[in-house]
This record gives sequence, C-alpha cells and structure tokens, in this order.
Amino acid sequence: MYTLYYSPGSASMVVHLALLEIGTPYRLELVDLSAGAQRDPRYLKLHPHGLVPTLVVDGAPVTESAALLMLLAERHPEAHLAPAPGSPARASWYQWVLYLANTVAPTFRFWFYPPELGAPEHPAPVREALQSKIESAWGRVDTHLGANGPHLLGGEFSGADLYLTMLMRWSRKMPRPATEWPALRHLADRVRARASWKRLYELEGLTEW
Ligand SMILES: N[C@@H](CCC(=O)N[C@@H](CS)C(=O)NCC(=O)O)C(=O)O
Repeated sequence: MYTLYYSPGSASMVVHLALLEIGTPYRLELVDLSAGAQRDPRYLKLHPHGLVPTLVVDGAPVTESAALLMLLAERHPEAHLAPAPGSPARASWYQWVLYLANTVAPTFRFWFYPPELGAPEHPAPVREALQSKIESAWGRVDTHLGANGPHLLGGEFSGADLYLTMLMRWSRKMPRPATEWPALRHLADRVRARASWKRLYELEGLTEW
C-alpha cells in the first residue's frame, strides 16, 4: 500500500497518474499548499524541503517526482511505464525523464516561484528568458515527436509521456502554451484520452486542462 501526499495538478500529478496506470491500491493525503501545509512540522518530517509529492513506500517516505516515476516503473514492470531494463528503449526513457526533470521542470519552478530568483515578481528580462527557455524545450521535444512520435518512445506509450503532459499542462496560461506545437498537442491529446488522466481529474477535482 502506498500513500501519496499530493496537491491537485502539482508535481504529484505524474506520481498519481503512475499509480492509476498501475492499478495498485493507494491512499491520498491532501497537502494544502495555499494554507502552507507543506511547511507543517509533521509534513516536514516526511519531506524536509516542504514540497509535494511525497510517496510513502513500505512505510518510508520517498520524494522527487521523477525518482518516484522511476521507482514505480521498476516496482511494477507489468504496467509498462518503462521499457525493459537493459533495452535500448530503456536508455531513451531515462534520457527523456531526466531531460524533463533536469531541464524543463526546474525552469517551471523559477517561472512559478519568482522569489527563488530574488524578487516578488520577475523583472521583464527574467520572465522573457524563462519563457524562451521553456519554449525552446517545447521546440526540441516537438521536433523529436514529429520525427519519432507519437510518444516520446515512438509507438509505445510510457510513463515519460505522463511526465511530459503534466509539464505541458503547466504552460496552459503562458503566452505560448505547449499545445501550440502540433506534435506536442497530439501527444497531450493521447494522454488526456487515457482512463488514468480522466480518473485523476475526478479524484483531484481538476477541471482546467
Ligand atoms: N523537484 C521536485 C519539485 C517539487 C515542487 O516544486 N513541488 C511544488 C508544487 S509543483 C511545491 O511543493 N510547492 C510548494 C512550495 O514550494 O512551497 C519534484 O519534482 O518533486
């Protein structure tokens, strides 16, 4: 049994989607970010950095959304969230998950949390630089998907597509949302048609794409 500490639509989303894809039993615990619950001393015992998600696995808290996606893929190979260990496709899978986690997700973090770059709101040049970095990532992924898609690994859906679609969703209010790139939009449409995505919307009370 897993327990997922989550906030609707946040970085916990990919972990929640993975749990739904697997079909394993789990418990959900809401961390109300708007009320500062991530800084509650009881939650800090689980996640000392005060972020979501945390997944309690066999009684021990584990953090970092990409690490949790990898862990769940490893623990539940039957769900095919990742290709077989040792295969060439597995190498591509690591490459894409880590690209999203190392390059795209931290830029979103800065986009959404200006104080982490030293100001209550981004000065225009910083905002433009972050926007351009996110858009150049969309361009790169879109080129890859256009040539090798429809999924990040080609014909086969994987957990990397869940992670990518979560990040794409975060861009929906940006001046140029990810869905303006055609191959990205096509991938998002496929992921949004999955039962896991629809169920997550019900469970987390999400409405907006
Ligand atoms: N690298 C972390 C980032 C997690 C993260 O930034 N979570 C955000 C929500 S998307 C959060 O907890 N924000 C609350 C805060 O910073 O106080 C991961 O992928 O798990």
